[in-house]
Amino acid sequence: MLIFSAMSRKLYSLRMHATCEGGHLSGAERLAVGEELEGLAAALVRRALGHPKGTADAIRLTVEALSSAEVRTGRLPDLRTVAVADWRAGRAAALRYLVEAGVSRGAAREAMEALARGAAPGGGSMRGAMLIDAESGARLEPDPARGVRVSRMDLSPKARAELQQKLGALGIDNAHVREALVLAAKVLLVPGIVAELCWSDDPDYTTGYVATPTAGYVRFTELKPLGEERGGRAFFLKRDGRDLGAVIEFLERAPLLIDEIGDLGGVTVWEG
Ligand code: WAQ
Ligand code: MG
Repeated sequence: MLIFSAMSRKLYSLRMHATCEGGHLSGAERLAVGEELEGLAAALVRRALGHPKGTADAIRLTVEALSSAEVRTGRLPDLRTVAVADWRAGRAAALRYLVEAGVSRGAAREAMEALARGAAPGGGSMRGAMLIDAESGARLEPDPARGVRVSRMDLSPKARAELQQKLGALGIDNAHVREALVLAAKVLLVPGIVAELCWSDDPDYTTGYVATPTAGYVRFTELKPLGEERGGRAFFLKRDGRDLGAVIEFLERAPLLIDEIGDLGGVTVWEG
């Protein structure tokens, strides 16, 4: 395995975006040193071609060098799992966590309804996330078909190895969990973001989560029915006069290398 320090080696952002019949199919974002790029690029092409929702008809890879001065480091949120009987119970539980974090009940409900019907205007999946006013529920992202795509973040090799080992011990070491943890870590760094809600658009992946600055990354074993292709993400922002452009700029462009993992907790059963 390659060992690098973000401070001493040139770090690149590698992004993949695949479309199928004009719609979003698959995306991924990694940070890597030069020697890793070829292997990672091949793995991302393979991933785009093997997606459960279809076969890519366009795959775009973007590689950009980052200036080491701009790369900040960070820690993953703590993780725990709430076991729910079915997706309805899961959404009720997730709603409770969102409200607890400061999202209005109306905004939380509307976000769930949008994810359930396909948050892009035609009812499809968005490439990125909805950005939602935590009080009014208004959609704030400039392009509601694309959404806000969080990018330029990854785990350091050491943090990745530690995370895989610890998630493995819990029986949940898969790319969905690892990537969602890294994404949530970046989202929770944004001043004013009080919560994130997510469930996958992959038909065979029904677990989703709510992440908040105080509760951390809370997984709900079911947030959608098996076979459902609609999914996505919502970031809830307390606006308080904040500059929307700066929020989006940070999410899309500020490089973040996670070098510390959080606590990994066990499973609790939701009693409703
Ligand atoms: N930035 C913003 N939105 C994104 C990004 C990103 N980098 N990546 C994905 N999304 C949005 C987009 O609308 C996708 O359609 C949607 O999220 C779902 O993405 O703990 O696998 O990669 O067991 O399908 C969460 C639970 C899994 C993991 C989430 O999402 C666990 C998942 P997917
Ligand atoms: Mg997906």
